[in-house]
Amino acid sequence: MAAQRITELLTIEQPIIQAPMLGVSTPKLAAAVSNAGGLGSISVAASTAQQARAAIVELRGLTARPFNINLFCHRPSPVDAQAQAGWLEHLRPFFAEFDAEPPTELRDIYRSFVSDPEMQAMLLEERPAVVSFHFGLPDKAWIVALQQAGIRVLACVTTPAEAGLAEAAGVDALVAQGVEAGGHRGLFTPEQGDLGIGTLSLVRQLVSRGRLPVIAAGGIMDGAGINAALALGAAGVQMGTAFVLCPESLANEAYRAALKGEKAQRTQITTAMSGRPARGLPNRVFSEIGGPGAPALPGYSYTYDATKALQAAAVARGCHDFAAQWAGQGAPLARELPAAELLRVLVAEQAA
Ligand code: FMN
Repeated sequence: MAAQRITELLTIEQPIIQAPMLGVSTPKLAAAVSNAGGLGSISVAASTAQQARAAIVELRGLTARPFNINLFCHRPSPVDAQAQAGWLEHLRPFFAEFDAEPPTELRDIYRSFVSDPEMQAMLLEERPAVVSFHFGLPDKAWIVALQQAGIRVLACVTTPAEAGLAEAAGVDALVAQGVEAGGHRGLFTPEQGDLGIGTLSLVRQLVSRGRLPVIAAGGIMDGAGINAALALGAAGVQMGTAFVLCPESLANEAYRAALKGEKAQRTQITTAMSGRPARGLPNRVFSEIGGPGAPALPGYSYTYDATKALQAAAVARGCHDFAAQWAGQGAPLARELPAAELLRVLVAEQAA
């Protein structure tokens, strides 16, 4: 019953959303999922409005079906020159391993949608079927305007309190992200801490509110996982890690090898990669850079700018020990299949 609501709401055949994954999902991946009856997604959080429009146009060339455009709604971090300087000094010896210097200053590399009226105007013109938000919400008036343009609006939440804010802002459905999930925790206010609620508990609590359809996200890797989420009352699922190994994803060889190896069994959450907590395959950013004694972080996304510079220096020397390889706790169950085939397998497993 509940599953029908999300397929009807989003006009898709299967209650399966391929998660937007910045740096991993592509128009090809999203289109393959949408064409197979699910909802494909891309994130345009690192794009200008013009680049995002080009991605939407590319997607439209690959599928006539609905797809989801994802945006980050973080409250911009204050510029903290002292923390930036301290962090760059902390990173200096790691850069030195590759005969490189840390950057002299850090940039806020991801513009928040909440202060990007050009992006909002572009969405109102292009009218993708679905828009989803991570890290919070834009103004209610912006949500209403998107809906009046015929766009369905989804918001990721990690607690019942965040669900209350999303309900009050009038979104169409909640993405309930459990602590098992790969990638960034969708926390609205990470400085207030992370309750770390699991998918099972969160979905059930949000379903019991009875207000909005709930899309379960975190640790769902196969048909049995989808059925379990639907049995809890979820109206659909959002799956990220399950799609990382698809040939249509941007994951490089090192990421794929790590995800297929023993690291998949011990994903961890770190704040040291970007300045916000995120779950991934552990490496030296988790254990050394973010380890005990690390200085104060310069905030999201300044921290990410620093790590990306270090990654670039390391990768230039063939070292992938500092790369962001996001993955959830279900990582050992990831399968390397073309996206359309993965969709077919998931649907068959659900029916079995
Ligand atoms: N969620 C977003 O809303 N936007 C993103 O750009 C984003 N990037 C992600 C990148 C990767 C590689 C992964 C694995 C997840 C990402 N997520 C992102 C989180 C997903 O939306 C979703 O919550 C998560 O994948 C669900 O857990 P699972 O990975 O266990 O399926």
